[in-house]
Amino acid sequence: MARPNYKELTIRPEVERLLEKAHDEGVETVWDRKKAQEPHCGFCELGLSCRNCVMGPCRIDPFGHGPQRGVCGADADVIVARNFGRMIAAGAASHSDHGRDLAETLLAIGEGETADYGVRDEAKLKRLTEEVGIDTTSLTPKQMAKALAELLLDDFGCRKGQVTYVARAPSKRKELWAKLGVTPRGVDREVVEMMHRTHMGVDNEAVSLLLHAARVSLSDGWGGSMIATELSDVIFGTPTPRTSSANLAVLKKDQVNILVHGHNPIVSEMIADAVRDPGLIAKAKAAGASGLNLAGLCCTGNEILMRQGVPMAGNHLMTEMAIVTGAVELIMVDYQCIMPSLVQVAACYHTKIVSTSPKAHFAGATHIEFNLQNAKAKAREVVELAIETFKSRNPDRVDIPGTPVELMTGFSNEAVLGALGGTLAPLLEAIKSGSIRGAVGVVGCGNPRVKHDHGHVELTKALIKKDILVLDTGCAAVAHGMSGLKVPAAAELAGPGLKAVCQALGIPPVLHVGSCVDNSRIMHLCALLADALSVDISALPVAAAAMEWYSEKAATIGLYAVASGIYTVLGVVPPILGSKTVTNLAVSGLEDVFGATFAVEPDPIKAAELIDNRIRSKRLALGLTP
Ligand code: CUV
Ligand code: SF4
Repeated sequence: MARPNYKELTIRPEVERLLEKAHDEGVETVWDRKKAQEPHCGFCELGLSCRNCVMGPCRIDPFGHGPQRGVCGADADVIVARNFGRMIAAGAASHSDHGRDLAETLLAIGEGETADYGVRDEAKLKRLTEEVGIDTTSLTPKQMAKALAELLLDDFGCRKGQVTYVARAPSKRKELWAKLGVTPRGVDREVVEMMHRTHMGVDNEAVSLLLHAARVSLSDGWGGSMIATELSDVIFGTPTPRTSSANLAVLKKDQVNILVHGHNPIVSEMIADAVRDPGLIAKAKAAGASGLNLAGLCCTGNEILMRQGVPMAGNHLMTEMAIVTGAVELIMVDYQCIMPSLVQVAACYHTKIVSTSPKAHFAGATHIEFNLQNAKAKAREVVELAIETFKSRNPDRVDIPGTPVELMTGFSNEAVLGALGGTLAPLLEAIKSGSIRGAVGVVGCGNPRVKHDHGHVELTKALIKKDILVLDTGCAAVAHGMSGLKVPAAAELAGPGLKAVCQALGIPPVLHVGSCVDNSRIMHLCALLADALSVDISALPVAAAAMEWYSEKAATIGLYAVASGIYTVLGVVPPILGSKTVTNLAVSGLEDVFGATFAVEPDPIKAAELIDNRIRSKRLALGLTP
């Protein structure tokens, strides 16, 4: 069979080469399966199909020739809004449930129920404990851990009326949320309420459903996700700037290669410890390898990249490609964004897939379940399995294309403030003078509907050229890293103002702030900037973009950004076009509600123009040069 034209699928020559290898070796990839699914269902793409009960399933004819109401009488607006609401609920549930795992870990630390985890950043633990109003003078770190964990675990339910970190939002934003009735209570409550509202015959009005969707998203952005970030810093250390590398070429031909994929540092940090163990390294050598090599994929990769400098092998669409190199002994996964296909791809090579979470089993994978008491021992077991697997590697099938690309990571808000001398003043000055005209969070996934990494990289290049600072997370951050945008030398690609700032501080124009849950760092930073200027977040010259998003979590992030006052550009259309009401609200009506909207623009250059216009108008409104 003739090879497809891989150049259209990805900007990366290494991925092209591995797609050819996969093709030659008869391995099916995400791009093959996407093709096999085409044409995608038009009703579903527009959000016009409903499976919420078994009087249906129902669908609305978008051209007006067929049925305009489901069996229950729901019209296009209701069906689209309900579907969107459930999408947001699933996204919020995922990131916040990850946050809950961190809170439970901190509680176990506080109660002395785990020997495997501890507190690496006591100063941050103390700061966070004091921030929530607990007197720490007579508390030991363990007591602080217990008190803070208990208070934040209460955030997931509903009893307090609002989640703790709403207190971090600027007062104007809090007043707006209160007025709209969207101040987030716990994520558990908001998600349950969304499932309730979207049952047949409950909330049958698009605007009301969308407002609740916003509330759900806020309970994640200022609740579960923010807790995930803050407590990960407490337990595993707050990231500080450091250098590492990215690309599939971080895999090593002569070493036992272990990849971690998924989301939560609770698992990946344990492996990061285990691979440094001299005894295990000796075992690897005895098996004929020159050592143990650990690298990350996707968000848990971002977690250990930010904190430990562990190299990054690639992003979402490259997870199968990593296996196709033939050089990966083992991929350890926890949860989220792990394509079930990895098991099938691994079966074509010697690679083992190891699942670790009681919440995420994969048919055909090896399950080695981690908990707070056995994590260190299980991590060793996983490394030993990888070493054993190395013996069955077929060197003739190994092909690791490309070279590792250097990057800088570790830009937590604490690190940014530290680099600025402990205050936001220099950043504010740079924004006021126009040397930094604004800041944009370029975030989110990869999606085979978009040319791999094209959206992220082209948008970011265009933004920095316009003196707009980029903060990135998730798979977008990996894309920028692999494209060489995350080294100080990339300042050469920036406009004169941003370039000068980067050169003075020795930082890249594209700052890595972490994994997807770490978008909460961006929210927090925006709140601090808004407070410093005595304005609402919606008045800031900032924006967000998810050019290649695919996941429900990304939709939730986009919505909490908008509900927090941040203009957000999506490169992939969400399934809402079947309803004029919902679409109009998303791309214009929300401006009057939240002071920000979504825009949909697949072309990164045009997206940069939209963002530039937005930043221009926000600067002018603040009395600054455009
Ligand atoms: Ni949570 S959500 S593909 S791992 S950024 Fe990567 Fe990031 Fe999207 Fe998933
Ligand atoms: Fe059809 Fe209404 Fe049931 Fe949805 S809830 S499947 S529109 S009858």
